[in-house]
Amino acid sequence: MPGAPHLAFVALGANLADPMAQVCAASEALATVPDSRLLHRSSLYRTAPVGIRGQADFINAVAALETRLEPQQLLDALFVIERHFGRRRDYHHAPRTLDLDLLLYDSVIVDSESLCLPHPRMHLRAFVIAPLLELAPQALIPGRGQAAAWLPAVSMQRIERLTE
Ligand code: PH2
Ligand code: MG
Ligand code: MG
Repeated sequence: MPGAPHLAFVALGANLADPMAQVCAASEALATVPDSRLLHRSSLYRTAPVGIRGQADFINAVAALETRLEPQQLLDALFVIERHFGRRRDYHHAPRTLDLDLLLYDSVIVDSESLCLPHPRMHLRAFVIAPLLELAPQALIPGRGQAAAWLPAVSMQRIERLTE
């Protein structure tokens, strides 16, 4: 494993087919990403759908990974896991068995066709900010400041931390 390790945060979400089991199994799958080590996974959260109407509640969590993959390689590894979990991309915001979003990769900023870092909407989502702060209370979102400073902006979104 050449090169220094990088710190990445990944959001996990599901609202189909036993979402709690999907998110738990997905965090085990994250532990198998090549050239990477799963450091932590947050608690699970039950969350109201954001920006979507008429769908079931989600189970969400955030994981921290140490990785020697480049951001695009890591994203590709996440897509492999999503496919393994039966994710189909029927339409934008279709209910999903598993969604894995790359949130942060060190303090890298990228805006390309295939990859945006930091995740462009993460600061507007309680289901990302709350579990991220559990793992990294001082987390910084490049270009947006402290993650914790965004809590008031998302305080209207329903989110419940589940005890394990
Ligand atoms: N994912 C979305 C859109 N809305 N809402 C919740 N509560 N949880 C999600 O994971 C989620 C969402 C797009 O991926
Ligand atoms: Mg998503
Ligand atoms: Mg996604």
